[in-house]
Amino acid sequence: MLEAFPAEPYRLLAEDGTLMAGASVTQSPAQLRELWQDMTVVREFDRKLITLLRQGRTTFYAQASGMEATQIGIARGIRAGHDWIWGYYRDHGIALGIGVPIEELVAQMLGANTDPNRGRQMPHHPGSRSRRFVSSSSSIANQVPPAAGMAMAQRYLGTDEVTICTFGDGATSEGDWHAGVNMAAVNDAPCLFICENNQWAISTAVHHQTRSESIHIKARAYGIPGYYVDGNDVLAVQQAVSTLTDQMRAGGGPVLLECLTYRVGSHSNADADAEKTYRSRDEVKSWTGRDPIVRLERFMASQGLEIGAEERAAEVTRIHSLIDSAVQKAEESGQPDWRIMFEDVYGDLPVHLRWQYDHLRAEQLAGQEGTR
Ligand SMILES: Cc1ncc(C[n+]2csc(CCOP(=O)(O)OP(=O)(O)O)c2C)c(N)n1
Ligand SMILES: [Mg+2]
Repeated sequence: MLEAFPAEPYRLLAEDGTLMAGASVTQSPAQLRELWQDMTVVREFDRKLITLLRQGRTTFYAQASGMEATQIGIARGIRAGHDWIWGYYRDHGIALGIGVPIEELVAQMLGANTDPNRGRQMPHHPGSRSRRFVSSSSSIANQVPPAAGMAMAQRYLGTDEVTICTFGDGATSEGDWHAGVNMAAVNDAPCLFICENNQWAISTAVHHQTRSESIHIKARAYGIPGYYVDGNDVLAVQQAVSTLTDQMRAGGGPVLLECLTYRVGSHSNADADAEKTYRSRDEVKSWTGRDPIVRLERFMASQGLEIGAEERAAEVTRIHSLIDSAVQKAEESGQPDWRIMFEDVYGDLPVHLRWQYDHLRAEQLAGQEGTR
């Protein structure tokens, strides 16, 4: 049973994929297969986008490899498209899991004309109004105070929506994090704060990040419950998120949930992981051996739902071709031109922006003359 402030992370599946003593699984065979498929999409999305990055077709990417169970468990534990998500830059797995179309995500990452944000955001910082996935910010913990504010509004308006606010272990050292959690706590706002504890903040290990014995224990300081789940067990994450959001929907206040996982890939394309300077290869190898997708596959096999090599290969091919066609569509749509800087904010352009527009236009025209 899910209990606040446990010594050990809550899990339904042991690391070898066997069911924990006394645990029961409520997902149907079809639902288990969907979870497997969703996690595979996230894993393959990483592979394809890293290739595009190396080819110079996008400029920034932050992998979620190793963290698929946490992100898909969250996506499948909430009411997708109904509850609001304030995520962070590594949460493309949540976006995929709640149904943000691959084409939309790829267009954002390539800064293409078909990107709903029209290339204005940094690559790999998507948002989706229809799926209620708020555009991510690169600034750590920035999303925490506005998420608390949204949850306060939900309480005030008496809706049955709840807010999910995710962040990394490093984010819990930021002032914004403490201000936001405190604000939600004193207002009983239905916000589920989820720490995707992947044990590193670029090159800072979690034991250098905080003197607290864990992340979820920090909830005590704010007078709210703290839960702790094995973030590589998709069934446990899904169950915890669904239980906690149901509690909040029934009138409960905010909760902090820590999902213990590991980032097996690099932080982004801008860290020193490849140079092996801040963490040992043995550490990475030991977590690669605790692969969340393999754990679910093993459990499924024990239930007579084995994923064969052929089926796996066919699924990977299907995902790759979906991504390939999304890339082709995005690239064919071209990139937005400079005029979009002046659009979508003011109905009538203020005079200083009018002046800047004219100035840029003159420069563009002069540039075109010069190349003739
Ligand atoms: C306010 C702020 N300070 C510093 C940075 C630089 N920075 C980018 S990512 C990062 C680490 C964040 O680690 P964590 O919160 O654990 O998330 P993870 O990347 O591990 O998923 C830092 C320090 C930033 N983006 N914003
Ligand atoms: Mg981290």
